[in-house]
Amino acid sequence: MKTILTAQLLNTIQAISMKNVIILVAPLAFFILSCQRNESKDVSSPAEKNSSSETIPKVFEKISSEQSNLTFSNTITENIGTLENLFNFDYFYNGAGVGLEDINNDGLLDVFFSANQVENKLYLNEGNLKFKDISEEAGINIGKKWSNGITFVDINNDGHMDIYVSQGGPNTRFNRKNLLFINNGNLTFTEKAEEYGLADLGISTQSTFFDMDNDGDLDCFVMNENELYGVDPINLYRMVNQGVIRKFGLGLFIIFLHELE
Ligand SMILES: [Ca+2]
Ligand SMILES: [Ca+2]
Ligand SMILES: [Ca+2]
Ligand SMILES: [Ca+2]
Repeated sequence: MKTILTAQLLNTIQAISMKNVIILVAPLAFFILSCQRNESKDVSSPAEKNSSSETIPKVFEKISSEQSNLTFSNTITENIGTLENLFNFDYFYNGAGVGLEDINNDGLLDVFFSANQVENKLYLNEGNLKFKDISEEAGINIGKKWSNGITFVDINNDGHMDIYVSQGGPNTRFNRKNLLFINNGNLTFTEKAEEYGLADLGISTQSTFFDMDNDGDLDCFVMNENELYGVDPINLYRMVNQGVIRKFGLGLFIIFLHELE
């Protein structure tokens, strides 16, 4: 009897031992396999890969302004007295625009840079990535105030691309007129926004032209910023709820301020 019990006990111990071995071996095997996977996994950074691989040809090449003559800079200067600062004009650092189009139909893209405070620039492409500043003789700064976006469009369909400049800065409404420069076909332009009904007085950021009603004539969409910039949001909320604002406009804004007093 004692012998039988001992034999059974030994069998049980052996079984438990084998079970433990299996249980212990399984995690160990997983750990080893994991380590092997990690070792084989490529964890090098993109920079390391590039340095170790063959040299990849550059997609872009930087052309210096000395080489291209494109020296435009949208220089911003803060000024407390003229309201030209972020605290008086929310859109002070919105930036300006750039457009590329062939203004003289020679197959080379010319460049127009719009500027907030400094003058706009028009560069004629002379080939081989050389440009010539023709801003002054082209007359593209007549009526220039605070320019933002620039859009090329052949608005009179004469085969010469015209230029529409969206304007809107810390000025009175009449100093925010957008400008339309009609291409005279000889590298000069004539400003005709009023004549075309496009002298928008809002704080214009950018514009686009498309034929909205499919009548064959281009229509214009002007994107303007809110003229109530700087207004206390609580006052703005009251203005809307009191019905004082039916549309955002300077006149209604003045009426509301009067009512608050
Ligand atoms: Ca050209
Ligand atoms: Ca034209
Ligand atoms: Ca405007
Ligand atoms: Ca139309």
